[in-house]
Amino acid sequence: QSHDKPMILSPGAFFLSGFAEPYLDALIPDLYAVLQHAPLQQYVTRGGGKMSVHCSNCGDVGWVSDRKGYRYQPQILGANQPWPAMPVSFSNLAKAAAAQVGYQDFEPDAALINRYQVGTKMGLHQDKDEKDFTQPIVSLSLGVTGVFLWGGKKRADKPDKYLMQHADMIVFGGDSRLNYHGIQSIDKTPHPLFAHERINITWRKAN
Ligand code: MD6
Ligand code: FE
Repeated sequence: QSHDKPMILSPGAFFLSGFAEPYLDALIPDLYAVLQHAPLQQYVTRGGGKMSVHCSNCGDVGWVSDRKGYRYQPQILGANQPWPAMPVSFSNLAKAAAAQVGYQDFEPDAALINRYQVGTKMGLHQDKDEKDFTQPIVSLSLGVTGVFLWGGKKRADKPDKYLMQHADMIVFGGDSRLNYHGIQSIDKTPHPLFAHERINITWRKAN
């Protein structure tokens, strides 16, 4: 829960320890309201396998996956309804974190919400379904601590490991925008507010 200077992971990528702390009293109730309107779902991939994370979104578009593949779309997956609007508490935090490390004009139009439970992992991947790679991605971790893997431009590059704790944020863009990254595991130790869950929110400019 320190509020140190941003730590540089690689050029354009920053770890902001505890940055979200002052924003969470506003953000957490809004998060639960979003999830009530757009419940978490377990997506399948093009290959038919179930992803282990549970996902939802808010904003103009949301990231989805099904047998047709990955994409952003304006409707909740499997429903004829738009995603909940992005709460002001969400965009305030995402813009503040981006501005803190030099991305002054970040205007997120999507926030992907991922929920991890014990045993959930996220394999090394790139975030490359967005249209404009000059815009960063901003990430917030809540609840149980996770082991974040920060790799390089190739999948085979050996990743560094960082513990992502409640209220920690990562902003990545610039030269690191397409670096591989993932979540190796989450802790067994429960969190006072989130019990055995880890929630990660990533803000993007998809369109
Ligand atoms: C996670 N995060 O922390 C997974 N993607 O649960 C991501 O996949 C991620 O943290 C893009 C930018 C930041 C991230
Ligand atoms: Fe990602």
